[in-house]
Amino acid sequence: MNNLKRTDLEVYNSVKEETKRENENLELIASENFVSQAVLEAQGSVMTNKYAEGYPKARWYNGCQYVDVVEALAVERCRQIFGCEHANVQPHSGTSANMAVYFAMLKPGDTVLAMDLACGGHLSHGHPHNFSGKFYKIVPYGVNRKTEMLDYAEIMSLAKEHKPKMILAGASAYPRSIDFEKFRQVADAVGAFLMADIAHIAGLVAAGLHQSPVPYAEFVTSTTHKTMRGPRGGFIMCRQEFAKKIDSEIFPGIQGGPLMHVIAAKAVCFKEALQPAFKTYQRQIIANTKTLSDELAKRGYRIVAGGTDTHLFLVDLSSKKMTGKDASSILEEAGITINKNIIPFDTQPPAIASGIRIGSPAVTTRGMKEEQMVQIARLIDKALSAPQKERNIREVKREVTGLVKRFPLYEDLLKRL
Ligand code: DSN
Repeated sequence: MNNLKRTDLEVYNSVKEETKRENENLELIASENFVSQAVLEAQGSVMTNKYAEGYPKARWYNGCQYVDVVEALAVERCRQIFGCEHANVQPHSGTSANMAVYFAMLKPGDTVLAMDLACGGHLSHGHPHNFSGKFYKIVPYGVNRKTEMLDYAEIMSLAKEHKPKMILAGASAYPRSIDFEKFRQVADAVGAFLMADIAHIAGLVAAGLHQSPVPYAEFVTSTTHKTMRGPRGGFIMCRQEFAKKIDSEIFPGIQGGPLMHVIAAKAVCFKEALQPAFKTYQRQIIANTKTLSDELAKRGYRIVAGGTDTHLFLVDLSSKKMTGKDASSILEEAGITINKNIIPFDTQPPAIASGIRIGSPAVTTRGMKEEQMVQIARLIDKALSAPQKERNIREVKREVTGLVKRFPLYEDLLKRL
């Protein structure tokens, strides 16, 4: 990065410090991951220079022969992984992917049945301050108060009462598996479209470790940067009959020139996801998450919904007399990065929250296994048990430093900084 260093020392220093931060801390934010050097190289390539409005072989500008290759590869690999009829890899983000599906299929004021953010949904699934909540009539469904899991009978009854045009399945903080077949039954009962947002679980779906929504939903949206371990971005899968509508909603509907360097990196991410090692990786994510959640439960932490089937879980800290906000700050001091998160039926506001969300995709990428999850649970407990004692936090931080050193990350990059 000598050029960057010479041109802009402030940005260079921030990139350098961020590389060190990622390397030196335990990253347990469920939606984050570490991309491969190959993904970084594709994303940092000259493809950022090219305007390519349109789609492969049908672009508005000339000189698109090479960017056409990478977009066609990304689309084909995505179709191969998920078995979908059509894929659009141009959405800049998961929210753009969702926006394109709504705009293509709904009119302002139409009713959408979607998971409540307060129970694990996502901003773009109808939060009143998000465009989705402003443009559409959102009927939220939550989780069962006792099980803290999706209640399909309740979802069916809400659908029958409100007759939504679209039903949205998917979450950003739901630890249990989602039954897309049951969602299809609900959609069929009221003649609604089914849209599945698999931004969080896409890697598990790609590896066949979570039921795929592709056979059940007309539209499936996702991001590439969470369990998929690719560049920051989104994509949409749909049935062939909706392909034209979706494509023209992305461009010219809501986006202009696609980010071709990011699409090149998405192609690389999809190639990596087609390798047998990706399945092994996803299996290890599930095993690690379960171990970490079980170990914290053994130490007296209440795990929301009684555990996890996925890459994440939620911890209710109310019995520990601690808020999510406090816990996330204490853990950050100790070198463990997680996020505060409201839990179902939380009595605290989102900025305080009664819980934390923990996920293992990033530490699993570093090569950590069950043994390290046992250690991490002990470290989290130690940090949260005596947060007021500086020595205690220092000891946890020291152990975190020792642990991450055994699982190096971006070694080559660090050497070149
Ligand atoms: N911010 C993402 C997450 O952490 O789940 C969702 O967009």
